[in-house]
Amino acid sequence: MTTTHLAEDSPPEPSQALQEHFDATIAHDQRIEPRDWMPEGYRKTLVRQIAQHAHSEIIGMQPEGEWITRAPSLRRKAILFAKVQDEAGHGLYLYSAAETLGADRADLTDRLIEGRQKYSSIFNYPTLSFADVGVIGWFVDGAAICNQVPLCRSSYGPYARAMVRICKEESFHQRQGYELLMTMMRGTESQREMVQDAVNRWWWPSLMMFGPPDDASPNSAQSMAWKIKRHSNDELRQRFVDMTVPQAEKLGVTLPDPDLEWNAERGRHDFGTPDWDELMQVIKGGGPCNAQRMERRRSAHEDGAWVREAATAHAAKRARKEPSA
Ligand code: BYC
Repeated sequence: MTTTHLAEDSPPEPSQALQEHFDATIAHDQRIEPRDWMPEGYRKTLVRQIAQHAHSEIIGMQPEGEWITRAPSLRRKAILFAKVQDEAGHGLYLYSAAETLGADRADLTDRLIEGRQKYSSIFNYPTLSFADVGVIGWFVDGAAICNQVPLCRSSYGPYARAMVRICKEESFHQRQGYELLMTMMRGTESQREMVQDAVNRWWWPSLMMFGPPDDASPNSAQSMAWKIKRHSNDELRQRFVDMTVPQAEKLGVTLPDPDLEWNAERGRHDFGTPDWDELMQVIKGGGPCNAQRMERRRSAHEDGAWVREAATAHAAKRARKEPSA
């Protein structure tokens, strides 16, 4: 089986057999692995999505991280510390998954810092009270679970396998958020008000996490044909609403949507339309905390330069001492 290079820097034309093998692997719900041939568009789409996902986990440490020093008890501090640390871990698994596609981690970080790659819109909103920590766990990790459990069946092996562990941890994160809110709801009137206020501020941005509506989602059709994405943005958003409504009732809070109601015919909830202009503005960098998040990420990267240099020097020294290690 041969492939022909047309020009030095253009990828080789796939032979029909390679393309057919790829198509059959996808059609049979089998996994594409790093050494398998894959269309260049498939590889690029995965790098885009996985890098964006990794960046989201790393930037996502900031809104909750701001509350570590102000957590109301040692127990809450330890829990929050562990959660934020888990998010760093998720970012690292995902950068590793992107590396299996030939991406370079340092290059991906540069792209984020230079504003050439995105991260989730949700992390551009401020955390104004400790109730926000609970609501992020409940809504944001809850939305992440809806979005990411199907990614455990994504067609690219390393991404799907990374998602299995990530989802287990997200599920724990969601429960800790809900438990925190239950505790606050059993507290004083002002604590209950704090929870309702956080719910009001995070509900719509959480619905926006799933991306634009299906008819305005340029990547969905191809990503679903390649089985990278298993469900459309709107389908996952609907699942999140259906999952969250009974939880809100149990907690005793009101979701801030006058159009939210059960539709017996559809067997699902009807709900209002998120402000898509707001989503686009936040994605483009105009959200309440975009500048602050990027500035913090840039300075953390610069401050960490000596650690990367020291780790590289240490690895080189070890390789010289123990060439086979
Ligand atoms: N924010 O064609 P579409 C977490 C972009 S981390 C920003 O529908 P796609 C957690 C989209 O990238 C949560 N950008 O795209 C961490 C595309 O632009 P490009 C992160 C968004 O890829 C810490 C354009 O809009 N989760 O869970 O088919 C604490 C058109 O969109 C957003 C993931 O990354 C957005 N909300 O679908 C707690 C999950 N929405 O790239 C929790 C994996 C859309 O063409 N990613 N855009 O320039 C996905 O499932 C998909 O990439 C998305 C978007 C559903 C997000």
